[in-house]
Amino acid sequence: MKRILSIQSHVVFGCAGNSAAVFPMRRLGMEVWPINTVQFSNHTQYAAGWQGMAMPAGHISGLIKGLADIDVLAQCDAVLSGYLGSAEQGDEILAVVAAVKAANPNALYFCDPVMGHPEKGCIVAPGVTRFLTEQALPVADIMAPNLLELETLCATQLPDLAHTRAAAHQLLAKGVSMVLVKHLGRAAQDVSRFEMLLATPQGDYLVARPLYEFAKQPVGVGDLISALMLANLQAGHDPISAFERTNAAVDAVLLKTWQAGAYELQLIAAQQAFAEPMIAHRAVRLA
Ligand code: PXL
Repeated sequence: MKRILSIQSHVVFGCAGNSAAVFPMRRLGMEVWPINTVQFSNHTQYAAGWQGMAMPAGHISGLIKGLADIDVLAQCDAVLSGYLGSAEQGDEILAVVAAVKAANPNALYFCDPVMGHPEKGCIVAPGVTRFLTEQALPVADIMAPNLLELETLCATQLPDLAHTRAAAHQLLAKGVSMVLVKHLGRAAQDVSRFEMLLATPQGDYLVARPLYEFAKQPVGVGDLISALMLANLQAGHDPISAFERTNAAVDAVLLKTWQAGAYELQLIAAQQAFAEPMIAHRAVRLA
């Protein structure tokens, strides 16, 4: 049994942050310990806005003190971080990572560098981007940026796949052991597909799935991808197989969501694919 401490947003309605990540990881057999950075009524991309609040400073540290007091930190196999409610929470998360690694030196830190997305309306507190670039990047074992986040992490524009691969290798050179580019977007080999890149010191892999035409693109897909990748790795799948299984499961969720005409991800309807994904698309090793 693997145990994952997952530090992300919570939404009451719908799927984003922990509300997109916890159920799929549990369905894959993980024991998940969720810590919520915010509690919002819904994700930030509804035109009507949202209600709720970020957890106050000290909240995350307090919870970790509680876990240390009951002596369970050494059981934690991985820390996953995503949407933050404030830049100060970033410092608390790095202290969590340090405490978990001190208790269990084999534990991994998987960082999904969720940044604001002005065109999409994903709203993130000020200072979070700087925290991710300057503090989280140097200590992350696995990073899962989308194309825009990778551009910000590397402070460069990524017009195509070659530049994107080079940027991912810049992160590897800084000590990250694996980079998953969750959405290649305009840097895809074929922009009529949804493509992801896995960059490792041993080689780069590309995997694709169909693009569905949504009236409004669902939110939380990136959170789902990171959760599935980490859970598949923790379940013992090698990185390429974990990458393919993640792609297949995300495709199943998006297909169900599209068929239902829904805006929120249909995680329950697609749950079988978390545990038993049908691999229709193989990862291709890039030359
Ligand atoms: O998927 C990223 C995300 C996570 N959490 C919350 C969000 C978003 C994107 O909009 O609003 C609360």
